[in-house]
Amino acid sequence: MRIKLGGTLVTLLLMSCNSEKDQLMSMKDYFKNDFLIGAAIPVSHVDGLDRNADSIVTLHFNSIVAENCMKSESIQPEEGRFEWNDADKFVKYGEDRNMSVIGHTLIWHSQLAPWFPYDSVGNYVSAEVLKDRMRTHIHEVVGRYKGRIKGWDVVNEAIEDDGSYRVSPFYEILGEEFIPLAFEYAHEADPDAELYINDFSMFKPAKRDAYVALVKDLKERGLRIDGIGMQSHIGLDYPDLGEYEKSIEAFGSTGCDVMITELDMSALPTLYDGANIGSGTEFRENCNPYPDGLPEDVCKAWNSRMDSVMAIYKKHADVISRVTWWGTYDGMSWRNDFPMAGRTDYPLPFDRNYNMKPFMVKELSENKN
Ligand code: 9MR
Repeated sequence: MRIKLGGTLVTLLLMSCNSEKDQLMSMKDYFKNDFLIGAAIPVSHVDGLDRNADSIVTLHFNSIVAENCMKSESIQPEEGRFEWNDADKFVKYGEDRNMSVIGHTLIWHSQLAPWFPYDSVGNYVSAEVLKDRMRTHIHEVVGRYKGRIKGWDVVNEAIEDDGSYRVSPFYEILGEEFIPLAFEYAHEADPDAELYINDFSMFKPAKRDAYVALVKDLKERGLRIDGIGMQSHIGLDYPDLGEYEKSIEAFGSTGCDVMITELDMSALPTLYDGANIGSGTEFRENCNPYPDGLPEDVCKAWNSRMDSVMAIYKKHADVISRVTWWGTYDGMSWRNDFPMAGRTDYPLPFDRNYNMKPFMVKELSENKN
């Protein structure tokens, strides 16, 4: 509902009025000419243990990504032993709802199956053995879901914020070549699947430049790469939105799709502006200021910044093909536990009671054309 107040058009957000909310368009319909709307899904959700989240996802989202169940430590916990159960259910969940299903992630230093880069006495394996293990892992996983997964995060978090290569086991054993090899193997396993590279803090200039150079190199080698994933674990005071937008433009100029792959925005004081899992700190009460709900001014600031972020996505809808939230509602977000476990955060588009947040209600209430 809109009313004129003091000459200004004001959108009234009637969060408590169910009938109004019920008349809203779904997120996926509203953005259907712009980009896919995705959500990361935990196994508990696919298992039917969270009916409210299930309703939200079914109604509002047209893409899902596996939050954890396709990572190597889950899907191949021991060499040659594949655990397909959760990933099978996840893929079927998306198919049953006609969604674009995204695979996450094939080659990543974190949540890496502990056996992957080591021999039986704990030394790194040779380059040839690691290549073999990468090829087998990628062929098995991508091959199993051939034709059913729209695209894969092939390599995750390979570059540091300063633009240098992350010193992971893959890098230490194979050098920079582990990235083109991973893309080659993924394309062999499913020639029709889209292939993406993905990282956090993509707004940082040195990281941006390194990814643009890397993607150009992959393309020059004739390898398939369809998308650059900007995770977008952001906060109230980072990133600088100008820098963020520059990255969208730079990535778009490579000819790849730009994907916002893991969007969430913390409402809490910033302790760390990245998503490097090793960078957590111990709980301190004074870093958890809103355990019982967000004060009105912080809530307003969060929603207003999210308006600005959505405006950037819409402005660049020509290059952005998907906006995926890293979850659905605040209660299930990893950010409650990162970078400090036990905080109460408010990063997602639905609150702890599964209500849509004001920025999105406002968005959906406005007439598009
Ligand atoms: O949301 C995921 C959380 O449940 C896991 O404990 C965590 C462990 O690494 O991974 C989270 O997802 C990460 C994603 O796979 C890659 N980018 C950063 C995400 C947040 O850590």
